[in-house]
Amino acid sequence: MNQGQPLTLKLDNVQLSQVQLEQYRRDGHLVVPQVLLPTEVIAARPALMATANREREKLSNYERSVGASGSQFIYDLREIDPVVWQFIASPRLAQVAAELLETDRIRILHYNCFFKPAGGRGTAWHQDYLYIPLEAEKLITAWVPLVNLTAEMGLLTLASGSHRCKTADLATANQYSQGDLEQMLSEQGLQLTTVGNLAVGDVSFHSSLTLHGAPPNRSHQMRAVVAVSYYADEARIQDPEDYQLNSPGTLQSIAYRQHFLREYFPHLKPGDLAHTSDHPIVYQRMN
Ligand SMILES: O=C(O)CCC(=O)C(=O)O
Repeated sequence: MNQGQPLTLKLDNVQLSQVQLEQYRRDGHLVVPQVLLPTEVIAARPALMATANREREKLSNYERSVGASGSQFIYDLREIDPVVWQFIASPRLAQVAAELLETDRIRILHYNCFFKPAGGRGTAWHQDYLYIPLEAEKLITAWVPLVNLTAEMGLLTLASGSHRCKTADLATANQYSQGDLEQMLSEQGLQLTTVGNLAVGDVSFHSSLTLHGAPPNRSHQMRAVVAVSYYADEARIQDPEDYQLNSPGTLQSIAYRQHFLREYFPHLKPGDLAHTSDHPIVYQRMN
């Protein structure tokens, strides 16, 4: 692996307020303005664009229209461009992720380019934990725009508070029409929130338990976003079959989690700490 050593951190700390921490605990997601300097995003953008454009070739037409794959692992951390690695292993991103997860050390799980082309389809409603065999509450994603985003580009939309309800209704949310989804959520005391227009440097964080999706890209511009997922160092591997929701997607979820375990943690088994040099620590608290 050619990522280099990001562990010695001289942090220019991002200070999250109590209000922000409480908002994340309450909603299961949070936009943090200007986590990254616009100049550092712009500097890394050509390498990220080149990677996304190359890897997108592996997607089906449908997946390319959505901007990402729900089932293929195409962004390999072991063969990553050094500039892309520097970007996704940014201590500032990882520090915010660690603070929101309330942990001292954080590992990188993976990254995905969600490049939704002009006219591209919406992203189906889902909760990330249904596909990842790790302790769900110890898993978080940073959704990082590479361009300024406006409403018509298909902004990330999240069901606030849904991280507190593991229900079959949420697990099958992609089968609901928009109106039925909103009604089902409101019956559970939840509502949809969009991240709003985001500027380069702003980042939206969400828990792996939070239901989310995105509408189509109705603009004439590529909606270029990189999503970086992290897990707390103390997170353990979960049995892919230990999946209690009796929903129509259960078997598919189990198969996906088994595949994930084989691809990401081939030497580990359920109950083990998810410690492997393929998923290194990218932030640790100094004091
Ligand atoms: O960008 C999108 O459309 C979806 C992003 C997503 O599902 C994620 O970051 O987990």
